[in-house]
Amino acid sequence: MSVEISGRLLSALVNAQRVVAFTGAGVSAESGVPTFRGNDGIWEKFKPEELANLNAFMRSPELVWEWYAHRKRIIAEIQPNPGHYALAKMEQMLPHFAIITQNIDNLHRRAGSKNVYELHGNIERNYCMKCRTPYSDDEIIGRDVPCLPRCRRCNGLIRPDVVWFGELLPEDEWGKSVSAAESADVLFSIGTSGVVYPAASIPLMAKRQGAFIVEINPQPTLLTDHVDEFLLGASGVILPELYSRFILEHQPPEP
Ligand code: BV8
Ligand code: ZN
Repeated sequence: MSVEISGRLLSALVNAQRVVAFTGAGVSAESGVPTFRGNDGIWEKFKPEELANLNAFMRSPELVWEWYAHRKRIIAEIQPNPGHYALAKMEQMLPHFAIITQNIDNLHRRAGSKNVYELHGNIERNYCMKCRTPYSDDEIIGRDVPCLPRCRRCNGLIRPDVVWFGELLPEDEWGKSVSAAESADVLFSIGTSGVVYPAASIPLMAKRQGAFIVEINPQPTLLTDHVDEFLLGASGVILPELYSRFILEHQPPEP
């Protein structure tokens, strides 16, 4: 199945100095990571906002840890998909390429991408809420989880290093993401419904600066009316296709 990729997009990409890929849960769907609004078995009865927030954690840390332990297990058992790998290869081919992701699954890095800005944290990192001592999963999974991991230094509660609803985004990652978006020539919005803020304002920042905006999604989103090109389909199929077309177009002229 070849996707319709316009000459306009290809020439924008080939002539671009600065390219950004803004990603959401959809880019990891083909790896087996349940999307937020997709199906996730017993946890479906909870809206993510209900579990991914500080009040829920303070109210019932066991329940929230059980949910993160469940997601840590899924993510530990899966692999990046061809969409992740295509983005990692594009980074090699373009002068300035950045991934701004809402995903906490670390799959972009596992696929070899280097320039990755994690707006909502990373599920493989944890820290003590009281003294901020960092803890890797190996240090806590199995020892305390699924019950309740506590800090060896101050006995404080340990939490996953992710951004919960109502919490501010990490300043440095946000700052780097805003400047990347505002100086982008081309921005891809891949596998995101664009409902969670302030992350969802990233593509619009690039649009305001005149960037060529491309959306990749099997269904339209709130952003679709604002994009220059909409590629309908799965990112694990479209991104490798786009990469090979880009490479063909990008070939330096024969001597
Ligand atoms: C904050 C980490 C300051 C944790 C996450 C303005 C307006 C309205 C509300 C707000 C606002 N400003 C702030 C808010 C509140 C809130 C918010 O946005 N609420 C939403 C629900 C309305 N924002 C916050 O709380 C943020 N903090 O603003 O602090 C502040 C403080 C107090 C009060 C006010 C302001 C913090 C938000 C971060 C929360 N943490 N994750 C964890 O993961 O456990 S958000 C989490 O959900 C993800 O990181 C991601 O951001 C979001 C899920 O969205 P998507 O990734 O897009 O996934 P989704 O399932 O929705 O869509 C998947 C898409 O993929 C679909 O379109 C589907 O069609 C597509 N797809 C499926 N398969 C494929 C595919 N695409 C391609 N290929 C495929 N194969
Ligand atoms: Zn501590």
